[in-house]
Amino acid sequence: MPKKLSRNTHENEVTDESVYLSRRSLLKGFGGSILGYHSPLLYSDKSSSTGNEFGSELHQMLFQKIKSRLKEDAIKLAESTPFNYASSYNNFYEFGSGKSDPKKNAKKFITDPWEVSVQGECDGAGTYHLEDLVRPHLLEERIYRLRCVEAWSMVIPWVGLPLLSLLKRFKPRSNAKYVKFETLYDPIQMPGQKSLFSAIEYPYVEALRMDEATNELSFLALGMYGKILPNQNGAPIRLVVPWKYGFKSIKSIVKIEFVEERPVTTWMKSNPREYGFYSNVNPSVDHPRWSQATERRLPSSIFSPNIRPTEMFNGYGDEVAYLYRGMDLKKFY
Ligand SMILES: Nc1nc2c(c(=O)[nH]1)N[C@H]1C(S)=C(S)[C@@H](COP(=O)(O)O)O[C@H]1N2
Ligand SMILES: [Mo]
Repeated sequence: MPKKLSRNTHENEVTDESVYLSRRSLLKGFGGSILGYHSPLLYSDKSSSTGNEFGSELHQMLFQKIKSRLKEDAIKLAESTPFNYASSYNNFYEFGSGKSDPKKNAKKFITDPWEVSVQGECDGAGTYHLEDLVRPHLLEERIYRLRCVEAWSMVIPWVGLPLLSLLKRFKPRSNAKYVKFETLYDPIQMPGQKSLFSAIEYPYVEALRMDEATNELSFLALGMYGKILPNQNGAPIRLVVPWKYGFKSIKSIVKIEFVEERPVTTWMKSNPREYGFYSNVNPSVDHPRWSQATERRLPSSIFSPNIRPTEMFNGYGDEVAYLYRGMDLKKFY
């Protein structure tokens, strides 16, 4: 039996009771179909879920939380890359290295039930059901630019919670200097993990310095465009670190570990000259094989390439530049 967080807060303790009750009745008003496959917030591929017509506890909770969030913040779709691009042009090597592979190969990926193991230098280590981790939090929407190291970019409206608000519940100790994340390792479900030609090793590992992880921009996404995350975008929970190249934003997280020493992350291990630990978006530090001065904002085509200059820290310098004061960012790339 997985251990649960001792802090058993419910949403009605953190929300005004009347708001909570009206959300409840709103949801009831929709009848059974709101929790089933007709719901616009759930992906309609029947094979991709648990086989229970009404979904399990996790999907129901995510549905409810995302729905109630959107009543308050309308999604600003005008600023965003169309959903269709963001959910069909993906990097998720576990499901193949082509941009269209993840959508195709992750259709049956099982993301409910989902457990996250928390380990290392903290007082709250244990294995948790994802719904127990999410339950006490009110979700929020964050519209962030996503800049891939391959020089394309998108703008995505995520739904989720600040990384800090989850991490602090595990009571990290003062010797926790970094936080390390791992993606699921399951070669039966993830054909890319069986490939003999993969550019990277599995499980996929990423990490942040503790002060980066606790910066207000660091975010855990459970949804995007007002819906539960599509499998190809890292369901059911993924990191979003908008001032760093996209590969830091690790998908489908099953492990969070507080550590003293700087972890070796997946892309550093694969090619340390090309991919550093920090990987902050930086137009003046080129990739050894291409320039990082500009980016192709999707959607883009040969007729309308939509090239724009890349901004330092992907435009989030006001929020994050203090983290790197005094560091030579050509050396610490
Ligand atoms: N586990 C895992 N996480 C991953 C990747 C991956 O291959 N495996 N690709 C990364 C890269 S290179 C990018 S650009 C983003 C893409 O996220 P998106 O498909 O949601 O746009 O996910 C990142 N997270
Ligand atoms: Mo990327």
